[in-house]
Amino acid sequence: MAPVKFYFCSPSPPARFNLMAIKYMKLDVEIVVVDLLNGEQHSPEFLKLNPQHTIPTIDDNGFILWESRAIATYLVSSKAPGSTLYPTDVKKRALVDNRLYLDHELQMAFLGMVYPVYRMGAKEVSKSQKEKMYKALGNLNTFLEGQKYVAGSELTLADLALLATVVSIQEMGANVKKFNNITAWLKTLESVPGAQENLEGAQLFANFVKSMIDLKQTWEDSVLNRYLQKQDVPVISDNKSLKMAPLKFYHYRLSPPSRLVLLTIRNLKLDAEIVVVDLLKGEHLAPEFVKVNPQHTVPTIDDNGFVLWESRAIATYLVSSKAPGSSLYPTDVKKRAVVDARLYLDQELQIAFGGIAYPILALGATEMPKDKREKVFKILGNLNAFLEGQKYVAGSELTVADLALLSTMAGLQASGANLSKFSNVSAWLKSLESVPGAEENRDGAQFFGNLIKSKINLTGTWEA
Ligand SMILES: N[C@@H](CCC(=O)N[C@@H](CS)C(=O)NCC(=O)O)C(=O)O
Repeated sequence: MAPVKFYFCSPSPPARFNLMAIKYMKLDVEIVVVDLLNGEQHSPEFLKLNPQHTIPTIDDNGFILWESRAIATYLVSSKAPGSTLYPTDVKKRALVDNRLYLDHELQMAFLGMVYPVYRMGAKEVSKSQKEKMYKALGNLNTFLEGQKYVAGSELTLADLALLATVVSIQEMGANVKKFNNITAWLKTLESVPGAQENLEGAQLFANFVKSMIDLKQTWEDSVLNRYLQKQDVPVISDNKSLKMAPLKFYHYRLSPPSRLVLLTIRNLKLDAEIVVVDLLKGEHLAPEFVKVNPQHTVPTIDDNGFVLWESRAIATYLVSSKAPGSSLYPTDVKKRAVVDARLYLDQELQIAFGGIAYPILALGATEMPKDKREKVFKILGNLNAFLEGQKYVAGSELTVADLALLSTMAGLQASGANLSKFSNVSAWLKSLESVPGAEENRDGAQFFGNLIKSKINLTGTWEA
């Protein structure tokens, strides 16, 4: 067996995350450097390997995988199963997954802020991206209250992922020091294997961006200060009372991630008590709900005292805990890795689309900016490519990745996105028309889409 080929570039935060995980596990890999800053990811050879042209990518004896968090969990499961980096206990694992999705969100906010500078010549960083970044940092700071590591008392992949992202943000000049818990946690991680290379890579990237724009004045604390206040973190207990209460599911039908959990519950035929949290009435900010989930997002579940949020972490937790072995989340490590990669693609799509929908729904925006529409359509192009010659998004069987993308796509469709160019996506959507829960999903998406259209008086369709 040849060693795993690891396509790497040190300025890239997700690539540095994988490097630290590889070093932690002492895996033998062949590092292939792809110089992103010089566009080497667009070379024909690399595009053949990964049409999404992203770093990191691995080639494990012909099994090609990208999406850093999917790579990292795959490497643990296939090369170091049982490692505490990615616990096998379903609840512990679900919390690690929750934090990995938080890291993806933080990283997208950060890259979305600097990308226009170094790729498109912007002379200012976007205030809304900066705000999203500080909001995610504020959540991280909250989760670290009274905890040594981001998902509990042991170091996991989520720490390494967030370390790569947070150090990148700090080196770019953000005032991370203001977040006390994050600062203490960074100190704890100072000597994890690869920490020095992580720092150097982050500095290289920061210097590259700073050579194009003076970032000093852009980190004003007024935005940051809003996210400094501490929240109570719920005590997550494993309540083993004799009488098992049904699963409590905090839901709002307008929300795409919430509809993913609904679809999962319906496909697994689970008994759940649905608690409606009306976001339009601000019920998510009610003290009772913030006590359950300090990040005050739907979906959230309470499974007999085990509280979890982040839709994709919930979906995989539900399969693993209530229907282990279900093909909705395959146990084969390679198949599962592809499902994970597509779940991260879905998160990317949802955040990109959220960048259009949220300002319209909540901030009075009256248009869909072109750069944001282009982002969404680029991801749709990737999805269309992955569906070429395949029935489902991760292969020949229906998985939670289909349900995730179905909930997101239903919202896009209902808001008037013109999908006619994407024939594979359209055929796949058709094939999912009657999965359990599809109708409720459509109904919620319609409500969401109509609201968007009515706010901006959109009668036709939109595209890139
Ligand atoms: N990545 C999260 C996103 C959850 C999320 O942001 N939900 C929105 C509705 S779509 C929400 O509850 N927003 C309320 C808030 O952020 O306060 C997931 O997949 O669960």
